[in-house]
Amino acid sequence: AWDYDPAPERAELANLRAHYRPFIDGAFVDGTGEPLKTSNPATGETLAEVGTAADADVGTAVTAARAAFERTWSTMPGTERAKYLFRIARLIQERSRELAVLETLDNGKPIKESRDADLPAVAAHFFHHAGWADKLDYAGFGPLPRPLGVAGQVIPWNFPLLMLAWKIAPALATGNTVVLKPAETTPLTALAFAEICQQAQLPPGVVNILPGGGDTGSTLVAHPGVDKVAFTGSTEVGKLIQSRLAGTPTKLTLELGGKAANIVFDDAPLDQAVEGIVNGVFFNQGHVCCAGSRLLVQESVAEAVLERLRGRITTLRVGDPLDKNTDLGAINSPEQLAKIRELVASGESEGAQRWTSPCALPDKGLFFAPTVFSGVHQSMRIAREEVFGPVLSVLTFRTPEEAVRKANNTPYGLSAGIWTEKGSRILWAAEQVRAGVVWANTFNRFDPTASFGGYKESGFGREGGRAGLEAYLDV
Ligand code: TXE
Repeated sequence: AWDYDPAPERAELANLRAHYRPFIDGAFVDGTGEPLKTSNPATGETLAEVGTAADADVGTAVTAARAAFERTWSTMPGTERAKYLFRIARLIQERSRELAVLETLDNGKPIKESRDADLPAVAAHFFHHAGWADKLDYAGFGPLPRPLGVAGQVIPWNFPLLMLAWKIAPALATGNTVVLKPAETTPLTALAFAEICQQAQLPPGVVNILPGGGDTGSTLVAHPGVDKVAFTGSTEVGKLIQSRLAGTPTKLTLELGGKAANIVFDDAPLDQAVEGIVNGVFFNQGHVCCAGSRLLVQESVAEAVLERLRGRITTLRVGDPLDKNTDLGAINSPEQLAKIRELVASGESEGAQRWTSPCALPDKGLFFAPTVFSGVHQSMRIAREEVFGPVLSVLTFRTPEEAVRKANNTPYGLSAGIWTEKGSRILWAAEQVRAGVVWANTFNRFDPTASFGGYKESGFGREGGRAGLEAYLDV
């Protein structure tokens, strides 16, 4: 039964305490970095003090990963690697309630989402990749597909365990070993995952988890023992990493920010479109790189859509993330809340019309009410910059050509949505819009079989599907 009394998980949290430190070569060890506190953004309470990895620990972890790569993991038959991955996938399912609660406590996202979206996707990702591990030799990747070596992976705080799965599952399936650094505000589920690696009796050194901040990440990606870097995070840090790696043989994939257009044509089923707009921008408080943060709506239906949209948003509940009726939880950090407030203030001062949901907000914790700006012009900051919060900018268009032109008027190119009854228009627009993922009459749908990744400043490389495996293979 799901009653969301977090008491058992709190007890579990206490049990896990010995594990709130770096996981290197199969054991939890004392890192030499400064400990960091991670807190529950919905209440402000400190959840744990986590030991972090400094430069020396990064070196130890990379050496352990290299030894595990050479000794066991890269030479082990794919059928054996598959067994470990299936075991990890099943353990994630068995412990999914605990992991969902832990994710919600540390990140602030509603339990409804961590339970029904994040955790099932995490398990699915491991199951999917387990199935690939013994088929690589004859799946048409080219002659003798071979792993790259040690993967250095850095992930953000918005989907802590899911981003870990996107990074670790394909790396392990293809025979690489991993050193992964979770984000500083959300290290807990990555450490619970380390415990799962122990439970699955994964050979020591195959997966290493290093809690820490930007310095730890920066040391990891530049370490000469790392053969491949996979990064998800801000465009700014992605560019830094790219320039750090210039002139080195290290392979790199980057999954960065976005400013997706959700394009609604006048023939779209409007109620369905409104659901897609709401899901597109308010899922996970808008802390989503592919969030549909720009609504492009055809002028003839703009008023009707806005009216239905406001009505629907008014029904969204913002509050306690552990309440299973909550639709929007807490903003992950004070820094992120400040950034959202600053961009919203810019929208007001640049002359857009602000509408805020009249919802009640808890009096403590980090919360932000769903917000819609209409009358937005392409030059405004709220139309150009990633807010990464529950804020929608509404622009209008008259012709399909204008819609596509506006959708592409961004330095990003991660995702887009198209809402229309016309199949031919879907195919036309999907080709015209420069984005790695285009959804038609839906939004924020993910599947391990579908490659995800960006154009332009949203990065390069794909995760998931066949292309996701290629990023970890040489032929
Ligand atoms: O990201 P950072 P932040 C966007 C979003 C958000 C903004 C800032 O707009 O408001 O970025 O978020 C590690 N070398 N996205 O500051 O700093 C860091 O420790 C190596 C979009 O949280 O990029 C963390 O583990 N690593 C995005 C990870 O990088 C470094 C998701 C991401 O943190 C590093 C997150 C360095 N020099 C934010 N500096 C998306 N694409 O979904 C930091 N890190």
